[in-house]
Amino acid sequence: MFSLISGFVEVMLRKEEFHILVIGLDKAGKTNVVERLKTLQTDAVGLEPARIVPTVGLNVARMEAFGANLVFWDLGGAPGLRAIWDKYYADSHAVLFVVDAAARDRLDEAKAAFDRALASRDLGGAPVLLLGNKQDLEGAEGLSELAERFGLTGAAAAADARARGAPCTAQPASAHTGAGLSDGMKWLVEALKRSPRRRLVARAS
Ligand SMILES: Nc1nc2c(ncn2[C@@H]2O[C@H](COP(=O)(O)OP(=O)(O)OP(=O)(O)O)[C@@H](O)[C@H]2O)c(=O)[nH]1
Ligand SMILES: [Mg+2]
Repeated sequence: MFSLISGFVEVMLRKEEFHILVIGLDKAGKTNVVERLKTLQTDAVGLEPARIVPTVGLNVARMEAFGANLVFWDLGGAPGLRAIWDKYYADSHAVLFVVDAAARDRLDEAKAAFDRALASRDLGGAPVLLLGNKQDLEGAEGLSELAERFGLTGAAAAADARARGAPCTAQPASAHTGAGLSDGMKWLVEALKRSPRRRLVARAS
């Protein structure tokens, strides 16, 4: 009887596991973001920026943070690697789209990749955080410019969110200083817990 009750309590207290898909152009800072989050949110220390190399394929990082077990699927963003992003859409609960906000000559390319990903039906109902990374660099595009550029403000954005069944917001950040990362992720996990995506594919770890 005791083991039955303790088993029941254990199941009730078990945190759900969510898959966070981390995409964006090559050199946007995706792997640095994930490694810095590890340092900020867990007892482990993430890799130093100097030890991080371009991702070929997939990095998987797990962390217990924001009241959930999070599994980050950090994909390579080089042009030849973007074709595999959509293989992960159906099993992802939420999307962290990282942009190098200081690489102004690549913002149109980033927006095109962002639009292509969000147009996928397989990501319907998945909340999206657009992380405007590298805010520590001079000339980085700020929150209001980024939100406008990526179509995240106004009535059209609200209509898009309704059509997709989940919100999308922008957050300025820096993987090197850590600024903005925890605030952004907190928003994403809270949005995820309220989204239909949680019921669709959430599973206990
Ligand atoms: N100044 C600054 N540089 C950053 C920041 N984040 C990442 N970088 C640098 O940007 C470069 C690319 O970082 P990565 O994390 O490897 O980028 P990525 O998006 O994972 O790239 P791929 O794996 O090729 O898709 C590295 O030189 C990082 O040190 C940041 O917040 N500020
Ligand atoms: Mg990487």
